[in-house]
Amino acid sequence: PAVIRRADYAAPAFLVDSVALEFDLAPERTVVKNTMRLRRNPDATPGSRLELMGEALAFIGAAIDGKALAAGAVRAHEHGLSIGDVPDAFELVIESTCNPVENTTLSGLYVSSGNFFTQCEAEGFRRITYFFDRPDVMATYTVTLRADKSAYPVLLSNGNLVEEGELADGRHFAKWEDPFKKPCYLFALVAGKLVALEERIRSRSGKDKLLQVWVEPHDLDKTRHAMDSLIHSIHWDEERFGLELDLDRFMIVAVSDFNMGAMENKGLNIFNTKYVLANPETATDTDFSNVEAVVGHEYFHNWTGNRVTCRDWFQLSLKEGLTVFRDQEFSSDMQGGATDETARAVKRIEDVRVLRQMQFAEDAGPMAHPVRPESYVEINNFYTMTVYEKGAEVVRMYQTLFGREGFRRGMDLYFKRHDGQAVTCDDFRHAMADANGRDLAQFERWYSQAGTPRVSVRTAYDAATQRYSITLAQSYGDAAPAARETQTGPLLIPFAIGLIGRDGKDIALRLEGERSETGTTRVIELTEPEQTFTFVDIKEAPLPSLLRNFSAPVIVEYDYTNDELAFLLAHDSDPFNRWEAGQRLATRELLALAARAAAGESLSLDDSFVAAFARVLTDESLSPAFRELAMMLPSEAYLAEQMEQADPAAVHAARQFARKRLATALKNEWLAIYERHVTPGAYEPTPQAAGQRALKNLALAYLAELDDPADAVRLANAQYDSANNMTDRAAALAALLAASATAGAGVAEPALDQFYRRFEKEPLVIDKWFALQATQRGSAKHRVIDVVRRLMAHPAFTLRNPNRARSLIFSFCAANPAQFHAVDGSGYAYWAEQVVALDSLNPQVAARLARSLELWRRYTPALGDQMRAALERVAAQVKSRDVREIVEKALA
Ligand code: B3K
Ligand code: ZN
Repeated sequence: PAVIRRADYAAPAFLVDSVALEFDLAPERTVVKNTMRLRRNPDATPGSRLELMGEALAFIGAAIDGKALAAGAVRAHEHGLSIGDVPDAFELVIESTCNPVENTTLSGLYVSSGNFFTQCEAEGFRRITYFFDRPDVMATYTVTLRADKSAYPVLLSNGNLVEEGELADGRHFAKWEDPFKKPCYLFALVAGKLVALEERIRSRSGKDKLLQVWVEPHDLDKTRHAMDSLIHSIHWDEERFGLELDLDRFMIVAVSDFNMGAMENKGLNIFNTKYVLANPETATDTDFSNVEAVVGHEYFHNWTGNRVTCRDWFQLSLKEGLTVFRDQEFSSDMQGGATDETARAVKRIEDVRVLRQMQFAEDAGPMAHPVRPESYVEINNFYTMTVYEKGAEVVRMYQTLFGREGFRRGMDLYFKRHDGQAVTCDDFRHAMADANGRDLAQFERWYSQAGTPRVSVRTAYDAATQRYSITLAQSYGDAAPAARETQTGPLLIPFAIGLIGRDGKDIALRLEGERSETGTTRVIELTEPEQTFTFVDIKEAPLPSLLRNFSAPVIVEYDYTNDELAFLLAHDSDPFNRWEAGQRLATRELLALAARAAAGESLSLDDSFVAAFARVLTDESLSPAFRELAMMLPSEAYLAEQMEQADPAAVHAARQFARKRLATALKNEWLAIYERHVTPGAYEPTPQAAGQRALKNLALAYLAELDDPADAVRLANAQYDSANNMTDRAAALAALLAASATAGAGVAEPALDQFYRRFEKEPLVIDKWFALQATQRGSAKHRVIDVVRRLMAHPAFTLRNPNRARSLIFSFCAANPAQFHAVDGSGYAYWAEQVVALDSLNPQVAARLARSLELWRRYTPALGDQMRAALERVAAQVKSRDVREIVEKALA
């Protein structure tokens, strides 16, 4: 397959100043007339032919400066259009057709529930018309949409509506103009039977703005939260970054068939329904906060991505890492205000959990790549945890180094220099460096090196001189080959540290050679392979609190004793590290248990372990949300990843054993917590109320682990029946499913059936119904693969809808490791069938699923060999470039 390399970047041969698109929309045959003003790019190497990209198009004809091109002068081929001998500046008109209703890839123009939608990022625009489909070609767009009025009463595109009216034969039209230059991946159109929730707001500088959330009519009652989230996002970006909405109108449209979360098309964001629709009856607290985060994310792209965009797709993290960082900060502020550190830590903990579980795993496998990749076969495969989440950590490090104000100075300079341009990650780094008077040359390695850095820590206290020294050494350990080949030298690692005295309080810090103390948390800059930092005036041997607030995306190696971890869990003033201490303690114990389980030995867990967790659980000074996170054991996926050879069955046995032990030993505490955190009255999606529900439902989940889960079954049934919100109803159903592992399937079936009937007309809720069953615990008698195979035949199941496919197939293959990795290979056989089936329908979704086996080399040979065999079977059958790249890299 053709490999595209960052090093091969060349400026576009032509520039496009303006684009006028005319659409005659029809499901089977949409006609597109594309009128462009082009001129040669003075910065490009001259070539004689004009090469435009095109895919799945039928070419009708072309004209230059009003003169139709003869058949010999233009050649349409599989990948585009080639035109010989063109002038230096000219008008080019191209007519072509496409077939939206047959388009199951959901890239380009397609039909969903009878309405038209587009998705152009990364390379979907070439499936709509012939074009320079690359982000450094920026043009202004005028779009005219024509369609049957009764079938498609609403016609939307980017920018401002400038004209609309009636046409013959029951058709009508709308004309839209986007005043801002944009790359074609930000083009969008929507047409169909939709209704909108509308609000008018005034921006900080006093301009009126029209905001709309467009949905199908039956979903109008689920739009309020998205609208509120949009309004909060607009105000937040004004406040924090001085960035205003630049259009008079901003639209969000929901679509139920969508490959990912949402898309930031200029002025016309298109969203997966999952990240727009929310009301208490259908959406959980997690859904509410996801809607807020994704609405924020797409809105923030208006500046970081749209006004300043990427020169090429290798620079993807320029917009994605930065925009994820911005949405994380937004959610954090919404959760805790700018000042409540413990509330902010809840968001930070959730983000770091995802990073460590998913991105660290990616970095340890065959898909490992730098935040700014060097090459790709299919760009859609590089919308990854590394580009997004590690990229966000890289952006966060600038803020850790320079403070909020320094970061803001860097952002201001970035926009001052680059507004309206398509730029690179280097341009962003230079703006940060120049605005803060720093040389950040070494920092580039965060963009060019793959793999997860390790920082090992040694400490020494000298009572006589009252000096405490910390030696930090950085390395990449045993990196995957894909990562190793990118590594060239040490990183600049901002390493936040605190020292804690025997009384549990922070010690004021002064580094050797400094005149005065600088607070109790210090960001040390590690730049060498190994460096020693010495703190003076330390009156007693302290306990170090390392990498506070997770100040860099690294693994810290330090041999704390269990007692020290319990102490940190009880006392660290850094809430992130308090949580972290509990996770370290649990990870250590669970890995020891897993080793014993693998060897067939009996399992036991020390009382001091239970006692340490009991203290957090009952510490009323901590918020419920924080306690819930602290009591949640590391996930099976994360634990398996820490093993020399991943053994999902052993990890499952170990984690279940620990859960049962915590459930049994703390039964009365769990019952009391449950009673105390019932939230009476109307549902509110506030962080406080959500935290209460989370802790209460965690208590219910633990109670369901008991040998006799009668209490859990009673509470869960009552909660199921009386719930006034989806969080509680879904948690009750999950608890019943968990209890059925010991009490028999009968305890969950009535609620499961009732749930289906109640929400039959709510696809997003039916997705939850599938997902809950696919992720349920199994046993030798009760194989979840059998449940999953049965559900594949359910009338509500379809492979064509990505949300539905994800709710059943991905939930099983990626979120139920113990069952998916059954030693009989049943999970892998199922996975192979589904990858092949999806490959011909929707390559992007298929490629995501294909990734579930990429870490096969890290598993026990009994599993790894079967995983490899399944990958080979898939490799022999799949056709799409997307899936081929994944399976070939996995097998290489
Ligand atoms: N920029 C889009 C992602 C497009 C993915 C294309 N395969 C959504 C986002 O990150 O906001
Ligand atoms: Zn994004």
